[in-house]
Amino acid sequence: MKITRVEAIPFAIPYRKPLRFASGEVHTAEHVLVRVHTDDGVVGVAEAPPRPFTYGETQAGIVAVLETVFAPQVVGLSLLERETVHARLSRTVGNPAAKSALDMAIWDALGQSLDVSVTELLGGYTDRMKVSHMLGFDEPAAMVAEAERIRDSYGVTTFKVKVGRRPISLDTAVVRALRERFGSEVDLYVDGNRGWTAAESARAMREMADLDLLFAEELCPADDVLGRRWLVSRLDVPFIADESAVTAADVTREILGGSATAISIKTARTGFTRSQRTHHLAEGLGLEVVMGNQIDGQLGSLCTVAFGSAFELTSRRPGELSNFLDMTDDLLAEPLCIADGELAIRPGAGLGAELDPGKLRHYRQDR
Ligand code: MUC
Ligand code: MG
Repeated sequence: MKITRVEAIPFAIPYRKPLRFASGEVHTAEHVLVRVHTDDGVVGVAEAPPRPFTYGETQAGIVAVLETVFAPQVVGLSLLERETVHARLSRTVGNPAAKSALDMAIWDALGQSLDVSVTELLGGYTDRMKVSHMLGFDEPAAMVAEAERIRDSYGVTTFKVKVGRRPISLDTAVVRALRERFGSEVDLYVDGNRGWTAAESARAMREMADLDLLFAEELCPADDVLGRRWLVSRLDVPFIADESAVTAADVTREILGGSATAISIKTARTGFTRSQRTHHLAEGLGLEVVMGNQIDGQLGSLCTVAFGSAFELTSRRPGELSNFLDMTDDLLAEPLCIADGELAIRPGAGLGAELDPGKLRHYRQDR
């Protein structure tokens, strides 16, 4: 079970349509496939989605830090030494997606070596999650039509609506149109990706007070410390810290400081080892948790559902597991399938992720 090699393979797969939100937009999935090889011939996999506008990482930077810094730190360790891996990677600041993909590929290899699923290794609570779909910026009619398509095709009835535009009526009109079209058939929440000020956020939430929102997420920046506390203290729905609370220490600071009352866990930025820590902290603090999506491909979404299914708290709310539906293709040999509003983990050992070698050859950018 010794790690012998780490590969970092850049690949690019176009989106069917771009996803737009307050902090950026994504047209092509320019991700990095991480493969961890062991002396027994096992290969663990995971993917790293760079989000420069949120965490500062780039595709080239992820490849470089994996090849030159992280791979030499983990080669020679056993798959069971996950805390040693964590301690060594933690010597380098930042680089959340690079660290996470390496961590998750190690867990995948461990599961395969022990012949158990990653979900069982982590906690084994259930084998599936309900799905929440993210609606990117567009006109109200187009966003309602997209929600209809996703509901009719996949049975999804929870939608996270991207907000944070100016004037705020651009977004409040969308949420109103969704509620008018679907009534109580759907659950809705909003994510501002820090696009509004605290005062704009408060005004928008007032305008949407009759729309029965589940949550509000990152409506304004956490760095506007007093404004954000003021906003959160006035809201009557949980306020989710997403990009402002990556580490367990961030979560502690945001929650104890009154800048959030719930959290998003994204395996793309905390892997499985650090997501476990955040989950245990959230449970201890009594927080609502949503499994979020860093605009992952199918491999990343498989990681999210594998972790989310492992615990009662993380599987309680619908997870954001459907961004891959906007991509034109993927690397998995058998595509993920959302049905009746749910996504199941893969049967079998590790993550159960089999890659299509032809697709990898076609989409990889390093040869
Ligand atoms: C989200 O929840 O904010 C947008 C950027 C990113 O990193 O994640 C997405 C979705
Ligand atoms: Mg968010």
